Amino acid sequence: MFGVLLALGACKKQATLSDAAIIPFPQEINNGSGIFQLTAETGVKLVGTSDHLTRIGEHLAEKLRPSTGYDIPVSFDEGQIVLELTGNENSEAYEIQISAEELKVTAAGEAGLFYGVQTLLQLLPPQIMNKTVQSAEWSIPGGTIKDAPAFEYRGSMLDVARHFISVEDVKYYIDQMAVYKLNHLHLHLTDDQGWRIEIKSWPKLTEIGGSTEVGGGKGGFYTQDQYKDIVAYAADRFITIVPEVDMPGHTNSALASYAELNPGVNLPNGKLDSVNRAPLDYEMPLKNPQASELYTGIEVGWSTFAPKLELTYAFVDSVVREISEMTPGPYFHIGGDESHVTEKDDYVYFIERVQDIVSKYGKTSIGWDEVATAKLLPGNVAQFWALEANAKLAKDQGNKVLMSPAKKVYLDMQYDSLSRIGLHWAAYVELDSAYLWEPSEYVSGITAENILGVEAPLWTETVTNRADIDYLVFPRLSAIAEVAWTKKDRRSWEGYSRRVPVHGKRWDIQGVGFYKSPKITW
Ligand code: TNX
Repeated sequence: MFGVLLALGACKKQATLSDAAIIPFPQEINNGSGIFQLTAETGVKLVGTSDHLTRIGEHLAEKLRPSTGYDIPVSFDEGQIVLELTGNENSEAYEIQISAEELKVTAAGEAGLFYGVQTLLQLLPPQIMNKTVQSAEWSIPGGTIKDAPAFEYRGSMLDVARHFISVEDVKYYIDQMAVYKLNHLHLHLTDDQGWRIEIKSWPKLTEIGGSTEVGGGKGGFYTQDQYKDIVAYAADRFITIVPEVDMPGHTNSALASYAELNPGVNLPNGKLDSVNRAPLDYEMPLKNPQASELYTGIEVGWSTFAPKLELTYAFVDSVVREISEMTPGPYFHIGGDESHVTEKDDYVYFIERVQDIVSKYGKTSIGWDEVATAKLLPGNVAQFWALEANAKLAKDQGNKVLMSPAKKVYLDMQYDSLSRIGLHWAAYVELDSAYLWEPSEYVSGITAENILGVEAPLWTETVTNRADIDYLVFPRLSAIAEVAWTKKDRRSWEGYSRRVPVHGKRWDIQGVGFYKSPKITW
């Protein structure tokens, strides 16, 4: 009986390192000899000096302990898993060497070491994701991996304005992003339907502007302490928060909070009726400005700040200052999209003044691609989502483009006509479509040197809870992460579609309700 089982086992193709279901796929994998075995005696040994080395080691140990039931001590003394930091560079590259005796992750930067740990975790069977002790073969075939990202900015965006997303769910999202080596989380903090970040000098923004959301729910907002908590939680996972205050359009929640910011008309609830548009020749300040009404619909492009009103800039200054003070990352996103009721000249004037305010507080502006119709400050970034002409305007000014083509990476797009939530104004985006594109070839004339990276936004008009997030984001986020991390010659749909079912198992174990795309044999 045992002999038969052994014989069957022997017939099974020996797993090799290069068969591992790693997403994003590494730049280089070489098979070696021996098998590394995780046992009750395994520990994590740290080598090097850095403030965060222990944290990275603990991060690994915390992921290994529940399902193996092993102690996995972390120390600078001994251990068969070695995490070695060889420098203190700002580098995301790492190497892994695996033999029967030792599994060693080496990196010249903390982020690289963290990403090596993410890869290591993916080398173990999916049961490693369990929260209770499992009986599994905790073994990893010998060999080496060398890896580094194609693009420096790999991000996702949560629209916490259309529907508020709790701190807990944002942290859950950050955890998932880290697995796929994404390093920027853009928070779309304000829009017509809600203002989601406490601004101490303008308290009504959250009191009034934060009090509802699409569909009329109760909305919500982050206190400054909660925002700082999110920033720190993300930083622990090598993720930079990019705060966005969308302006001059998409500003109804602010205009509903403060009458004095209004250009003098009550802006309509979603109507693009020219009668209701801000008059172009209005005088500022207005005698009797009125606050607009809170808005819970999903029309876009009908609200605007008053670019001729000096108070607008005092307001923006306070908002940018308070948020920048809490944001260690280099970027401040100023929105700038769909300002359909802002006079063109006013728009350009507004964007240029806001860029100056952002730069005064030491941040680099990112804006949706329309901002490239203004004169961009050096280093500022245009986020391409719709208009290729705008991406080219940015490039011609010597500025970089962040690639978010709606037809490929908008996570709120439905997969097909049967998707239970989502929009489809840009396209239906099945998993293969989200995977099959190359950032440096997508817009003609915009090549790798013009591109900062890739970001996948989740707009939340139709997203109300964790299950909705899971359904739209997974598996597509893993596909887009691979597009952003893995160089084109290492990517193939065939390879990805063989690897992603293993991630499906991991998501199942974690309770992530991902979309079981019919393009994949799960
Ligand atoms: C366009 S993309 C928008 C958002 C919407 C989204 C819905 C962009 C810069 N603006 O306001 O939420 O479409 O897909």
